[in-house]
Amino acid sequence: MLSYETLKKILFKFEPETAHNFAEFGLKFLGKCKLARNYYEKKNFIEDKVLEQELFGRTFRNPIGLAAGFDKNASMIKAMKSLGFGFTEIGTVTLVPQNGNPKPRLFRHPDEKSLQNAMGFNNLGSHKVLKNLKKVYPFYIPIGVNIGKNKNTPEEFAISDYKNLIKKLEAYADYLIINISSPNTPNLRDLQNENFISELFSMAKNLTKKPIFLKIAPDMDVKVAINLCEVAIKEGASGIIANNTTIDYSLVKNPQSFGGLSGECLKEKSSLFFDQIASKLYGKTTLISVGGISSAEDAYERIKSGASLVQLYSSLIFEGPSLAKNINLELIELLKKDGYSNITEAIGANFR
Ligand code: FMN
Repeated sequence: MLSYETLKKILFKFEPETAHNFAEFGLKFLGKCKLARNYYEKKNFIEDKVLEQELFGRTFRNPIGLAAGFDKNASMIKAMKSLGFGFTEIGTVTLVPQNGNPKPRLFRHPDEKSLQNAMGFNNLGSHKVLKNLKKVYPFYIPIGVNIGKNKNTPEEFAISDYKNLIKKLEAYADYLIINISSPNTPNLRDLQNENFISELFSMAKNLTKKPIFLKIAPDMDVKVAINLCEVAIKEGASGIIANNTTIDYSLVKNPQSFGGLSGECLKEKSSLFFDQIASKLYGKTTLISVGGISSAEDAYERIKSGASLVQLYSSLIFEGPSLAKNINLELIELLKKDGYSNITEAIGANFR
């Protein structure tokens, strides 16, 4: 069997989006092949009571999730369990299909183990994604469905996009995520304002009993971000996902002038941003941390700072398919070393 170091050398010879398409092809195949899936699940999916927690009526066998954007069309859900993830987030899904921005729109910064993307919500649209979700839902690992407005939907009709998306997809989601924090849909981040968030969540709560999360950008002033999160929580949001990619291009040596940065370069910023958000919101809502997480130590830090769950995307590209397993195995050791018998005792430990 090829090691990931060797496979990575081959994949990295291709354009990043082409390499992603190869990976998607392989993972879809894995999802369809029960024998192979069982083999990789046994190898990678760590089940240990120390890592297990109940959240919003679902069991999360481990706290390491796949972040949105990798599986835009819900076509790789089964494979994610085989890679060892405790939950997965599909999307961002838009109401009608859209091609996204012109290519090239995904770039590697290998020395900095970082990515830069300007995908622009390329996806097959809610109709096709719903069909894919129906094939797997409910699944052993919880599924988050991340929704966003179409590029061509004017701001004044944005609410209606989210409304239709929730109505259509909520029955096939364990939790929903409102994405108004991508830098790659013009003016989307302008929706990160009190009025819109208030209207959006009060509308959403009347449509579904499923938990709804708000995913925020790390580039806002943190006080503004906390205020927006508080508005969302007051209107019924079940939690916050911090954070999306950053437009702080000073974080890498040779940035493109567009798109959002993720991976190692985002770690410090994301960790600081999360600490500040958690210092105000821990205990009031469920927090999920994402941004630059690539090791058990990173995950453990965010958990002690108040994250019930963490997610990753970029480090999967640089470290390979054993990453979730390795993080989970080391996390068990870290928790035990500190005398915890279950992860829930460690969540927010820095505040006690
Ligand atoms: N976040 C979303 O909410 N919706 C998306 O559609 C989405 N697409 C992404 C596409 C790519 C290629 C990348 C690299 C990230 C995308 N993200 C998207 C952001 C990730 O979910 C995550 O918030 C961000 O990459 C930081 O995590 P990381 O440093 O572990 O990659």
